[in-house]
Amino acid sequence: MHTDKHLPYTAPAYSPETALQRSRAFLHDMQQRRSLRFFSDQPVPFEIIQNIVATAATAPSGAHKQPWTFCVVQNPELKKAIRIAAEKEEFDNYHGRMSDEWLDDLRVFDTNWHKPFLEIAPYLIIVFKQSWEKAGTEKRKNYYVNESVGIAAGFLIAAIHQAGLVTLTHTPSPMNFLQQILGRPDNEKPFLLLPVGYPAPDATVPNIQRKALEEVMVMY
Ligand code: IYR
Repeated sequence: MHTDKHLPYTAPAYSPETALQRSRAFLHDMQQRRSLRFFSDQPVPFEIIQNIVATAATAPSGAHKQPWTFCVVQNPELKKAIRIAAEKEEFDNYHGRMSDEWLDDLRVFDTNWHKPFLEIAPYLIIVFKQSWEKAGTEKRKNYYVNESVGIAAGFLIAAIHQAGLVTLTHTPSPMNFLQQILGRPDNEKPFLLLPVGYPAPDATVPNIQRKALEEVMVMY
């Protein structure tokens, strides 16, 4: 039974065995995802970038407003401008703006204000959130913007990994400079910056573990 406003939907149907096997395979694949800080400058086929952004844009959103823009930066001058601006903010973060507790929590990652990956990675994807949209002369508000864009970013990260690429969820803070450098309209605010590429041959990752299922899942 459906009204004019609704259309029938059929989910892909799997046998119980196939469903179990697919869920295991996806878990196994996602368990291998790591945030990377060391990138290769090896080019990435542009169609992969188009596909991962299109995958991100399949995310659910408040009132289906799709309140996101994915800015894909390949231009070396723009990447350099972004690196310079991000490093300026990060220098201040590491030299007084972050608390001792915060710096202590970051010790295992061995990070600092230098962000060479912003120039080395072949692409930067900057996710912008739209808190409102223009409908003619009117401003129409969007709903659950952080949740919607956060889910889309999750889809994007999964798609990046699925394509054999790596990324880092990078949030230089504050990151208003991205709005200026990329000339975004005033209804858009930067949400997340993701360098995308292949890992450097000598890339390393922090020696950290994920919580066990028993620690994150509670059954009622
Ligand atoms: N934005 C800084 C600091 C930083 C903060 C968190 I929370 C991290 O998980 C990692 C780093 C930086 O990018 O170095």
